[in-house]
Parts: sequence; structure tokens; C-alpha cells
Amino acid sequence: MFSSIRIANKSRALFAGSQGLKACASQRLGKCGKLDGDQSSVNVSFRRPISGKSFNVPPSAEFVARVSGIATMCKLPFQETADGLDAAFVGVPIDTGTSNRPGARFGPRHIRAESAMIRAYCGWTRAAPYESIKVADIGDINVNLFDLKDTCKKIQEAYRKIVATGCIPLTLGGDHTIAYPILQAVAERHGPVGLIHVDAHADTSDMILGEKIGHGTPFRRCVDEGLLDCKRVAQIGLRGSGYSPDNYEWSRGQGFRVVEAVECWHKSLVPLMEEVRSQMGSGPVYLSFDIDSLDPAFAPGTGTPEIAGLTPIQGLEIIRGCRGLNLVGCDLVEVSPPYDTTGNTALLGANLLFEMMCVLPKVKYY
Ligand SMILES: [Mn+2]
Repeated sequence: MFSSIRIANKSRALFAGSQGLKACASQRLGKCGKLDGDQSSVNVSFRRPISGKSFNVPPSAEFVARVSGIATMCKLPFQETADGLDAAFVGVPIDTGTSNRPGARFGPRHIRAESAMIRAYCGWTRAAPYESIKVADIGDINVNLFDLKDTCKKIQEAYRKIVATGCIPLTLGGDHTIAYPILQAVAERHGPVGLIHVDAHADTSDMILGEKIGHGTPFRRCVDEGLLDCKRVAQIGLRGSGYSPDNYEWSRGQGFRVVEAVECWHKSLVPLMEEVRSQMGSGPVYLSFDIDSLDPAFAPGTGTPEIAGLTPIQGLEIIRGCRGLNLVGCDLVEVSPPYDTTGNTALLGANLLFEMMCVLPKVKYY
């Protein structure tokens, strides 16, 4: 038998008088998903059942239809602020920093829609996030679609409040510009952080079209402002044509470890991540995952695709290889739904965010 947590009887008080979906109030949150004990049904509201303990538990699709309800990340409860949370999913819907195909402003809502498939446990790794950390969806940052610099200011201010509570932000992008103001807020709390940056591009340009802020410049700005512990930065998956013979010279010059995609071809990345973990040590680490790190065969719905990229399996190996690190924030950026005709890119993004939640500190494993 496996142990379980319950949507406890006492939490029924939360359902009282509410309207909406019919669901079982007492259920085992387990791999088999069988009912445990009382099988009576009650009405639950769109504020989904909250466990009797301190954790949020999304409703199981065995009892509540996947397609029902307002789309939140992983069908978790929505709350206005990060108060009381160990981790929060938060959307940053911009594409005004994009240099090529737009559309990433629609990323958060499509990732949320595709996340309805995701169940409570990570079946491969036996992670049980909802038994160990309190997570909710705290909605989107209210960005300024007409002014990217103002947007950055708004993101920084919002993230300052999120991290001030001790909550770990799991960000749904949005184009990669957002990593800069997020890291401003994160480094303000934690000091210069280690960075695991998974991407087809280094995103270290100084200027694009005369502008300092854009989705090709965030990590250059971060270095300018001392937000990164440069000896603890790893960039993985870089590839494609460049502006110079060695496109990654600047990164190496800062002390970053650069792992080009060609070094990853045909390989498991488990050994690489062992090295990355020792590079990161015990200090705070931020994980920034651009969906364009993956091959466009798997993730075509993105703004600046590059051929011959990583596989979803390698993406999972990278994220799972972050287990044990002192992660203080994660993002998944550059999903562009207009170019994602099958929804597979958003589905990948949703699953990668779930996997990020599963490797956060304090998450229980069976
Ligand atoms: Mn990027």
C-alpha cells in the first residue's frame, strides 16, 4: 500500500453552500485514485477542494472532468497573492521583447489549458509535490504591452512581493525578456544567484536595434547588474548561426559554462547534470528554460526556432538533474501559441513546469 493524504472531511466546510461541480469530497490522492472511505458526493465550487492540512490538492480527473472549471495551472486553486505558499505558478504574458515571430503573450493561458492533463504525482520519479509543499496559481502580472521598460518595472515590483514571502515563483512566459526583471527581484532577496539557462540562444547580446532591453539581452543585463554568480552559470543547448565565429565567447569570458547543443547530441544528459550540480553547490540557483532549447520538431510553437536541438527526454533529464539544488525560482519561456497548431509546445511547457515544481526543495519522494 502507499500512503496518502486526504481531502479531509473537515474541509467540507469549505464546500458548504457552494455551487458548481459535483465531486467526491473524500478521496485518496493516490496513484490508483480509488475512493477511500466515504464515497458520498457534495457540491464543490470553482475554488477547488483544499486539503485539511496546509496543502492544496487539485481535483483528480477521475472525479472532476478535466475540461471543467477556469483554467489554472495544473487545476490548482487560484489565489491573489503568494502569501502562505511554498511555490506559485505565475504568468507573465508578454511578447513585446520578441525579435521574430510574436505570440508568446498567449503562452501562459495556453500552458494553463494544456496543464489540465497533468496528474498529482510524477509517475517516473515518484515525486509527490502536493503532499509536501503548498502551491497555487497566482495569476498573471499586469504588464504594459505598449512599453517594455515599464513592463520590466512592473515585473520586478511584482516579483519582489512574491519572493518577500519566501514563495518560489514558477513562471509561465512570456518572452525571455522577463528573466531580467525576475532575476532583479530574486537577487535582491538572495544575492547573486547561480543560473541554469537552457536555451538555443545565449541571450547575452548587448543591444538589439539600439535597445538594451529585449529577449536577446536579459543575461547581459543581469551580468551588468551583478545579479549572477558567474562561476555558477551553465548555459545548455546553445546552437545555430551567429553574429561572429564564436557566438559564445562573451559567455565563456564571464566564467559561464557553455554546453552547446552539439555536445548534447545522441547523449543522456544525466552525467552532465551531475557536473552542473557540483558547479552550483549549495547556493541559490535559478532555472530559466527557453522552450526553443528543444528541437522545433517537438516544440515548433516558439518565436526563434533553431534546428537540431534537445529532445524532450533531455529536457526532463536537465530538470530532474536539478533535484537537490537550492532552487529559488524557475521559468519556462517563449511558448508562442499561434505557431503551436497542435498544442504540443504548450503541453511540453506545462509538463516541464510541473517537473520543475517536483524538484523544488522540500518536495517529498516515494
Ligand atoms: Mn531565450
